[in-house]
Amino acid sequence: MSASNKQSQFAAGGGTPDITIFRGWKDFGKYVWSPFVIKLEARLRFAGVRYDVASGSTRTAPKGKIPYVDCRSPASGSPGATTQKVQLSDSTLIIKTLAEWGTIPDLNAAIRPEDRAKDLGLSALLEDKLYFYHGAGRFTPEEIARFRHEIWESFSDLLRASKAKLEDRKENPFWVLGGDDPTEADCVLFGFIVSVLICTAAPDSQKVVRSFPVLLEYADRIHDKYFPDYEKWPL
Ligand SMILES: N[C@@H](CCC(=O)N[C@@H](CS)C(=O)NCC(=O)O)C(=O)O
Repeated sequence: MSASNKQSQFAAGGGTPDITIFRGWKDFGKYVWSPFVIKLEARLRFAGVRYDVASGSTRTAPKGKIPYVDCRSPASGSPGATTQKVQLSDSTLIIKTLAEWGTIPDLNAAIRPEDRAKDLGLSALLEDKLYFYHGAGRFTPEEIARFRHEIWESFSDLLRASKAKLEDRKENPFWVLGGDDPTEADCVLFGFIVSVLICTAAPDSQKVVRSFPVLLEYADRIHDKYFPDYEKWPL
């Protein structure tokens, strides 16, 4: 990849980042439309891990989808072993692998099993249910609008409870499970909210999200703390 095709992001320290996220578009300093890309970027930023971004292409992506990453696997314990350049794909699998390597913390290890189950369910609600409605030919637009509204309303209810619990946090982010720290579902939720807010091709979804002030406030606080170098969505 040429130097002009990538640009350093989120400079939290010196040196060249070992992770490059291929996001489908160049658009440096901006969120891209893919909720899965925003999810992965949020996961790395929550952990303070630096990365580069590059455009890449779904044609050359290992699983035909954005995001995928170039990174270096850790050296095995054997003498003389060196790190290997590898390509990973699928936001969830990328996150799992980086957590196994210790590049990012294992957020699931820090929460109770029952919270892990909730976290997984909330992530699936967005990634496997809400996202599915993009191409769900067997439902009418009215039926899809109803399903979507129900999902966003549920997240709004959860976030209102979390925010009330953490009122003393002032302008700091609050998290979907109501804890002190983000979980995997926060990365997904932030990705999906921002994606809807910047995607001009989804005006109906945007209207629904904008009708729940706490969803906007949640994303706003995360943006201000973790993505201050990115252009914010139109207010
Ligand atoms: N499960 C994948 C989903 C990724 C995905 O669906 N990416 C979309 C963009 S939002 C994509 O690359 N679509 C291109 C295509 O399907 O050809 C992940 O978590 O990374």
